[in-house]
Amino acid sequence: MSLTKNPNVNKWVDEMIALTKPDKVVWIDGSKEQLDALTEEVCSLPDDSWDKMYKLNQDELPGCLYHRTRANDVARVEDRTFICCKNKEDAGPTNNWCDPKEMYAKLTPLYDGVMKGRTMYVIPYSMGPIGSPLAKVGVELTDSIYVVLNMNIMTRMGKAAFENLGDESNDFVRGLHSKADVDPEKRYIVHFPEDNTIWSINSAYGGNVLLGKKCFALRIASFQGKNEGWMAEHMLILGVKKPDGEVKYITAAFPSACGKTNLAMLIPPEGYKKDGYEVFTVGDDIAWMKQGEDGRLYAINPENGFFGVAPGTNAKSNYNALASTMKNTIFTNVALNNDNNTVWWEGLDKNPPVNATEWKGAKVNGVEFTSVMGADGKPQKLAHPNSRFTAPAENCPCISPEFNNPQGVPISAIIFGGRRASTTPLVYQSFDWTHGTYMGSAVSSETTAAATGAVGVLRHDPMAMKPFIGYNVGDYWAHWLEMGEKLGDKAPKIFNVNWFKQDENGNFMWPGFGDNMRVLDWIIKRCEGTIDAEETAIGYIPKKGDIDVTGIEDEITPEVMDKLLAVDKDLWTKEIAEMRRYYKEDIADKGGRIPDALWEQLDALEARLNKA
Ligand code: OXD
Ligand code: MN
Repeated sequence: MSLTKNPNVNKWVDEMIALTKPDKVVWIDGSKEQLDALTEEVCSLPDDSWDKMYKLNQDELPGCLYHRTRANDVARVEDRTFICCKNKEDAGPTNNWCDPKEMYAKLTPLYDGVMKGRTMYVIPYSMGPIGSPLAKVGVELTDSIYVVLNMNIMTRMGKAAFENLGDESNDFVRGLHSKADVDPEKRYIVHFPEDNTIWSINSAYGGNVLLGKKCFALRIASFQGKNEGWMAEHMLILGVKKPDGEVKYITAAFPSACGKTNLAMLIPPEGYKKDGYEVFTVGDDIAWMKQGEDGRLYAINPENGFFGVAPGTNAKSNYNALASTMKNTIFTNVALNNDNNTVWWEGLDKNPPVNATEWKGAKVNGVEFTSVMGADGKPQKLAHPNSRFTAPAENCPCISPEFNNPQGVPISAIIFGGRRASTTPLVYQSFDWTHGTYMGSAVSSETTAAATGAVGVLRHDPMAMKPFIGYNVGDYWAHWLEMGEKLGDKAPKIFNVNWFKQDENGNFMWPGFGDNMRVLDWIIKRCEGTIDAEETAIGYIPKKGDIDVTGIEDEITPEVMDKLLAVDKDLWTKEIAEMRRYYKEDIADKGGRIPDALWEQLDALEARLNKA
C-alpha cells in the first residue's frame, strides 16, 4: 500500500508498475522489522541468484553482509551513461546524448514486463538531512533487495522522506532500476534532467544502481543547481578543529584514486595532535553547496554513508575508513576468508586467507592464488580492484558533529587536485575565484604505472566532474563564475594540491596521508590571512619554511621542499599549450560553450609566465 498521499508520486509509481508488471509491490518504510525481513529473504536466495547476499561473521562484523556482482558488472559504465535533454548542445561534449523521446522509446521495451515474477520495491529517500533546506527527495523503484539495503546506508531512506516531500510537491527525482539481464550491451544508465528522471537497467553495480549517488546527487543535481543557483560537486567535506577551538571547513575535488576518502578522514601527525588539531569528516564524495543568509557558501553531504574502494584500505592508510566498516556494512566483490567468514582485500594486510573465495566466487588457496601472475604481469587479485564497502557514516570515528546540521557547514577553502608526476606544485592558491575556476577547469590526472596502458598520460577531468556534469561543461563553468560573483568577497579561497609529485627517480616526494595536514594548515592560514605567500605566474605558493615539516625534516629537506614547490617554466609552457588544445579541440570544437573569462585566464596565465 502506498506510503504517501502525494498524487504525483502515486501516479508515476502506477505508471511504472503498468510498464514493468511486478508480481508484488513493497513500499519501503525504512523500519528495522522490514529491513531485517528483507535481509533474511536476500540471504536465503539460492547461491546462483544475482541478488544473493551472505551474512558475514556476526561476532566480528555485526550486521555485515557480503555480495558479489557479475564479473562483467563491476564498475560505472561511462560509455553507456547518457544525458537525454531536448537539445544536444545542452548535454555538451563531455556527455553521451540521445533525444529523450528516442531514448524513452528505446528503453520502454526493455522495461516492459521486466519485473514479472519479481517484486518492485518503492524506496523513498532524502539526499541530505531530512528537513534541510538543501536536501532533496528521490524515489527509486527497483527489483533488487541489495539496492534497498545499500540505499538504507547511503541515504536517509523511508517514510520520513515522503513526509518531507509533502502531499503535493512534484519536486522529487524519479528513479527506475531493474536488474534483468546480464548482457552488458543492454545496460543503460540514462538521465533525463528536464524530467527529473533516471532509468537504469541491466546493472547491479553500486555506481550504476544506487540512483541517489552519482545519478541524482551529481548528474541531475548539477543541472538543478545551475537552474536554482546552487552547486552539486564531486567533493569531500572536512572540518579542521584548530587549537583555539574554531573549526574551519574545506571541500576538495579529486578524480578517482587520488585519495578523497583518505583526506576526508585524515589523522593529523603527532605534533599537530598535541597542539590540539583534529579533523572531522562531513563527507567523502559529494558536496551540495549554497549561499547562506550571511553570504557565505554552505555545504552539506547529501549522502548518509561511504561507498568506498576497499583495496588499499588498512589501519595505517585510513584507520577511520576501516573502523567505519566494522558493523552494519555491505561488502561487494571483496574476497572471503572461509575460515572465519570475514572479508579480505589486497592491501588490508600481507596475509591473504589460505581458505579463500575470490571475488568471482571460486574457492582458492589465497596464498597460492596471489603468488601467480595474471595476464597483466601482476599478482592475481583475490578482491576486485573496484570492490567496495558500503558503510554508515555514523560508524566513522571522526564523523563531524555537524554531519546532520540541516544548514550545512560554512566553507573557507575549496581544493582541487590530481595525480601529477611533475609540473604541479604540492600546493598553490589562485589569485581569485575566477582564476580558481580556471584552475578547476584544468584539473587533470596522469595514468600511473600501476595500471595497464600508457603511463603518464594526462586525462582531463575538470573539477573532477567530467563523468558527472549533467549538462554542457561550458555552462557549468559559467555557473561557477556566476556563483563567484554572487559570493563576492565571502567566496571560499581556491587552492590546488598535488600529493603525487615525483623526483627524478620516479619516487613520490611527499609522504601524503596524515602529513597532508601540514598543507591544510597552510591553506587555513591563507584563508585567515595570517601568513604571507610568494606570488608566482601560476598563483601563490608557500614561502620558504612556511609548510611545517617538524618530525619529517629528514625526508622533506629544504631541497626537497624546493622541488615540491617548484614552478618550472618549460613544463608550464607545455601545460598551457595542452590547455589551449583541450579547450579548443575537446571542448569548444565539440560544442562546449567556454566562457570568455576562462579563455582570458589562460591568456593571462601565459602572459605572466612569459614575464617570469
Ligand atoms: C566514483 C565513486 O566512481 O565515488 O567516483 O564511486
Ligand atoms: Mn566519487
